[in-house]
Amino acid sequence: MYTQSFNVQDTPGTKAVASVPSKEDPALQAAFDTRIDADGRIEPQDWMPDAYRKTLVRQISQHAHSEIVGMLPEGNWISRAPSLKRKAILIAKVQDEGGHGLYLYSAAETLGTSRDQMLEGLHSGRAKYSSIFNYPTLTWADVGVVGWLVDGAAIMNQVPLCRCSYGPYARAMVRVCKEESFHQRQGYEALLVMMTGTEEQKAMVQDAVNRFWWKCLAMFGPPDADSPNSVQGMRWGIKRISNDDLRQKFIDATVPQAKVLGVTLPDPDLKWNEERQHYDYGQIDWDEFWATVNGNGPCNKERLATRVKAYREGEWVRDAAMAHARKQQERSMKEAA
Ligand code: FAQ
Repeated sequence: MYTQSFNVQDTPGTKAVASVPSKEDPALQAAFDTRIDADGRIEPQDWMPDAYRKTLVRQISQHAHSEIVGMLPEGNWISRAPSLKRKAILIAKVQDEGGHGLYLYSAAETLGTSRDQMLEGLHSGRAKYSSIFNYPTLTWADVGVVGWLVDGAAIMNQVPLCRCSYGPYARAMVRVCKEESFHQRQGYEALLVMMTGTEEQKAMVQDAVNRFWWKCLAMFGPPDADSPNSVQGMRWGIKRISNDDLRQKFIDATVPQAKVLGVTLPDPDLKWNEERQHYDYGQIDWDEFWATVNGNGPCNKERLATRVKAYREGEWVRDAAMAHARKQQERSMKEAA
């Protein structure tokens, strides 16, 4: 549904920002800048400025945390899925999100930060993860809406990351986007089925859309003018399209899908602007967004507590896996001797 985004041009002029002066070797910095300006890839063994490395660890680890915390709202419905078919699909989807977290932690580890350090950041509440996962999934329709809108927004944001300048992140994103595309379609299909059902089912879908619409628009991050990391992220070819431009693309793609589905998007200001060739839309509640990002959304505490508990209770599994790996290594060294 969103594969056309692979062809979207970078915003003109994003390379016009001055590069960060390096406190390190100017020759290495110049080689790095040349590669970035030529749209080349940076690999783990290459020299990179500290600030580039830190930015990547921040963004990739936040992204990884979002994937594993993002398993919780939908995981909540596995035991209550309305049929065996829906249950099997949902288990597979939630498992995929866990897999995305693992690719992303691995990509961030190539930058020299350990998984334990990243998880410590999550568990202590220092590290961020996507605001959207701090809202509850109250009905079965929420599961469809998460697939349609949350995965839809995630793909819109992540397709340009397939061309990110850091090789391991870009490569991880290719597979993640293919899987997210399936997730988005399964959510939409589940909603299409509900919309051919009873009046009660249709009302349930509309209610879920009403609760999730604005939160999904906020997923793209603050407006460009209030986004402290955007300019540098785009200069480095980490971000390719700005927060506001991605949000607009998502709205433009979603309005026709809502029409086919037969739901109303809860924004009286949403209308086609002939001159801009885009939909105009209303005001996002940024105060609510920041409250949620800063730990005070409806489910923040519950989500973190669940992650910390799962980590503690999984310790014996990690220990057993490590002991097994050690034994296997010892055995293969003995055989080789
Ligand atoms: N929630 O200057 P910017 C998914 C923070 S995966 C929380 O614009 P940046 C899959 C931002 O970190 C969803 N915090 O920052 C799935 C920064 O704080 P910091 C996650 C947010 O990095 C589906 C501050 O605000 N996707 O859904 C949010 O240039 C279904 C200022 O913002 C990714 O992580 C937010 N929504 O742009 C799983 C994609 N927005 O770090 C399960 C990769 C902003 O300075 C079920 N990440 N902040 O303290 C990105 O593309 C970027 O990091 C942005 C933010 C666009 C999220």
